[in-house]
Amino acid sequence: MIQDKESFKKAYLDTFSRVESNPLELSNNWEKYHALVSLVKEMMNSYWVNAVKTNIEKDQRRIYYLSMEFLIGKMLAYNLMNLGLENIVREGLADLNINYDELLLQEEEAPLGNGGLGRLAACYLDSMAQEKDAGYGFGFGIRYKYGLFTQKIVDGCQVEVPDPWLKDGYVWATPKPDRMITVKFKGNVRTAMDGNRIIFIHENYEPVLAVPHDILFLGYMDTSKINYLRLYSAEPVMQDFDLLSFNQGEFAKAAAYRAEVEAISNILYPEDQNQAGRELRLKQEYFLSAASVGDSIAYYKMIYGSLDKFAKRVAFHINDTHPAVSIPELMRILIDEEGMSWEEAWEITVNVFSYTNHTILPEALECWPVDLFRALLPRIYMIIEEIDRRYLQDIGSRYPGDEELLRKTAIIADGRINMAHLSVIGSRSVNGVSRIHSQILKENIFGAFYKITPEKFHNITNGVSHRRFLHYANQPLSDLISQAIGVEWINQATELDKLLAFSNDRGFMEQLAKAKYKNKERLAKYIFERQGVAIDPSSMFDIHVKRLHGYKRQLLNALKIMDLYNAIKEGKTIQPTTFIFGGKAASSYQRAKDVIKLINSVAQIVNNDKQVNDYIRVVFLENFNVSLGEIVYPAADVSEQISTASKEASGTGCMKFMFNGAITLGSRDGANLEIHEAVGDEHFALFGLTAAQVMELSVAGRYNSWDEYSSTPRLKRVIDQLVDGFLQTTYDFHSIRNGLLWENDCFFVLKDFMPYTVAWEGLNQKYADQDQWLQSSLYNIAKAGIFSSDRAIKEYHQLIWNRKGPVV
Ligand code: GL9
Repeated sequence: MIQDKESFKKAYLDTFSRVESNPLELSNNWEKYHALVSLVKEMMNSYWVNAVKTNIEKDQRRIYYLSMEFLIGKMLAYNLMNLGLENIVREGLADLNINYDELLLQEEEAPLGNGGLGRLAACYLDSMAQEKDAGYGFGFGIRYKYGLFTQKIVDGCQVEVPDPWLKDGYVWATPKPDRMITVKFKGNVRTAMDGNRIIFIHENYEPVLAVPHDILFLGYMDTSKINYLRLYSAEPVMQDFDLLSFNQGEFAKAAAYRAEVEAISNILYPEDQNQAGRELRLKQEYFLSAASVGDSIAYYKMIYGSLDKFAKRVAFHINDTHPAVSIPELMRILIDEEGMSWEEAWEITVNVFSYTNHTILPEALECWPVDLFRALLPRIYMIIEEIDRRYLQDIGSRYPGDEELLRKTAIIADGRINMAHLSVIGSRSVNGVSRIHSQILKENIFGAFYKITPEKFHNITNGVSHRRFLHYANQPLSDLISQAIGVEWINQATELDKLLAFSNDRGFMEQLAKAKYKNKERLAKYIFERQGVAIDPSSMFDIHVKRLHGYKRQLLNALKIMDLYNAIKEGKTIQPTTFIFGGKAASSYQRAKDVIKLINSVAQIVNNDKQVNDYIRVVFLENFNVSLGEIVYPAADVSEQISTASKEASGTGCMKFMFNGAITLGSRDGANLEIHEAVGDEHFALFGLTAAQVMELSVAGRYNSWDEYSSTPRLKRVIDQLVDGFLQTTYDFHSIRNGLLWENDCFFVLKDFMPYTVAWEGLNQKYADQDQWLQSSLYNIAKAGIFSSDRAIKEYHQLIWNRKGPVV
């Protein structure tokens, strides 16, 4: 085992000679990287083998976290940090004339998610490893050959480029072909009698192999804290289909089958909060579901010999409705393959499933047309119909005459299958991701369900991995914190509270300022090297990074900057500020792409105008992703969290900024409200409409954006500047302007414009008083502990996964 530099060097050279085909002197950085990963992986594997044993001995519960997205970020340096080996490795490699930092650059980031939902799943994997004593948690997902696109900015516009992240092989994942599962699509279902029991036979189906690739995850400095993410790739079944047609000379047919199968794990849908609504997406959802459920059953039977107590030992958690077909899939296996009665199967199913809702945006709520669904998944459709029939019968008898209730909660209606309703009915628990969001679920979209089964509903506010986004991403600050309060905060984030004792310690506060400055320099250097824009690390870094979306209101920020520009031209002075944006727009979301072009056009004007340059600069960061986030969050002074109230279910970027000492400029939405509550008015800039006001104003006729426009000259001016030549481009921004004026500004940009601008100015003035600013910054770090994903996972264990009650 590796304890020091010498034992590391020996192990590394050993591994190198086993896995590489060139001598070290002749090998390139990729080979050196590959050998290092191989070594770390091998170590982790031995930890895993031990953990499996303890796992079974202790009869640990297994939690399957099913998610279509896992945005895991880079692994090498993070794993070494969790093993406490980073320095040993760095120094050992240096002895061998190898530059560790250069090896880190060889790693590809797995782009298997769009945004918050996917990154949340990755933070939860991290914390499930950490909190393993409460139960073992695993991630199940899809190994998309092409994940989220790489974003290029060309002439101010987003261009999407495929990201071939698997081109050199992804070393962290180990294929496990012995654990593959056959998934069946299409065909028809025939009934037959088996004694006096009706059985269902699925025939003429198209088989697809789900082949697992496992990636191990570590908790902090304890090798028994380990779990894995299992990612499935879709492969054709040679014998059944392919070979047959080959023998008969039907090459084209065989090739078509292969292509159709491989398409399943080819691409991640880049839509953020918008249902894809295509057959391939449904195929992906069932592919993941059937593989995960099938694997869990096979494993359970292998370990325990039967399915006895399955519901006691296993939990499935569905990350939004995307894997909701795993509910009828478990029913199918229990009934058709295990010979259980409907009642037995249902009792198990509703006890093992739990569901998190991540959005109330109607366009993101999945509904599948019955025809499409039935043709692709005939047996699963039958089961959903039966679940729905029995549900309606039960509710009908418990609430006689309440047609409204049935209408509001049915799974199948108007030729469509409502996946959220299936998820609620088939789960023992439903939760939202922030207090206000969970409240809205109970009062609004799931109001009728709440009336029937109030005990199902919970809130678990999201959390982020403070080990990745503070300890790992922000070394200057992490070191300072550990010097001040010891290292226990890395395991227990609420320890950060102890930092408050240092608020009057001049030396400490100076170090805090220095750490921030260092991080700002690092980001400034990155921006200069990549994008050629020079920014000043002593200016206020005001950062807005997240997916581009109407409700996230990057447009509101852009209009504010235009307004500031106008004011500075007329003599206003402010604390110098650098506005930094980053984020991707879905390839089909034109309005969001228009906003990217707008921000870049504003940047052109601002950055090239000497008259304002001492005060403001604007940068749009290309290709925002996890790795870039790790540079961005630590460098922020101001965290822009300005979604339309009620629309951002939680938000998680807000928490990453908070851990790094940024002060939030936030609307009354999602987790902003809980951050505000934790730090108080003095250390948070809160503004704008409440969720209740937004819902009230959304009723037709109650809001008229034109009134805002015509009564606020500053606002009118910037809106006119969108189209009057001010932006010095031929790009047409009429669509943005029309959205604000003729489509009645559905995200209330105009309504919130003045409160937002005023709140920003307050923060900007506060920045002039660095002592006061640093106090707020410290306060935010100290109070961030509750937003660690460790806390969230503990709550999931206690409230949801740790089932009491009868052994089923
Ligand atoms: C989201 C919400 O919009 C966020 O507010 C929330 O923080 C995350 C995680 O709970 O979930 N819901 C959702 O569909 N996305 C979210 O980010 N979108 C994607 O990432 C695809």
